[in-house]
Amino acid sequence: QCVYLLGCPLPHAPLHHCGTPESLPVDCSDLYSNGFGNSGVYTIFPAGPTSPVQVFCEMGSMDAPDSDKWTVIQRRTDGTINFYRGWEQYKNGFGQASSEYWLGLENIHLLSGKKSYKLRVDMEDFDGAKAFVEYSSFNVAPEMDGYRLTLSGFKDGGAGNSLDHHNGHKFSTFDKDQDSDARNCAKTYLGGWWYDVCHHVNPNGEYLWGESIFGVGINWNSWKGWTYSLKAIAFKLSPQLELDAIG
Ligand SMILES: [Ca+2]
Repeated sequence: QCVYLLGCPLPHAPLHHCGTPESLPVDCSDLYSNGFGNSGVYTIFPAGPTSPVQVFCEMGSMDAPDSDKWTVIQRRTDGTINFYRGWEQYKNGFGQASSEYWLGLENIHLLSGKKSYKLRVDMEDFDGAKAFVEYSSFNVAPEMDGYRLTLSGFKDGGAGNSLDHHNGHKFSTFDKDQDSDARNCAKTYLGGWWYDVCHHVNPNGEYLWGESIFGVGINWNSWKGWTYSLKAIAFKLSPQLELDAIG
């Protein structure tokens, strides 16, 4: 029995790609190492062999084999998926890996503990402008610590460091208020996030097509402000290179 190929988009993959549970891929980098070179939807096992989960993998281009292999953990592209959801949904994940989705806090936590990861966030506005940020280190704590976010090593690709405002905070949804505000930030700003008092970025807010009312859209304050909802945004993880870890 080949657990490895469960949900795999390459049914013709040779048998040696079928691994034992110990060698199941935990991320897209593992899949690339096992011969899967194309970007697309794959199955990974961050929580072990009985918990397959589908993700979108960005494998980069064939002429840059050493480029980062990104495991997408959150993606908004067109507003087809509702992101105003409760704790159990944010814990377990929702959406479609082929379009918009949230990988789930438990999976993100487990994944971030498997290797040392860096985070990249790519975003785009409705005029076609693009920006990104990177953090050389990314970690999400276990549920008993509120899936607390830890980031470091900011590198600016034009979007600015608004995400740092959320560093060190617990995750909140409308039915689980773990923010630092007297209000319920998830209810006020219509998302689920590592809210503080309340946000400088709101990637899981409402899909609102550009100019919109304060704070409820897909905002990245240091790029487009609190009254612009982005066209697209994606959070993705890649294992740190040894040089990254040393630096
Ligand atoms: Ca509160």
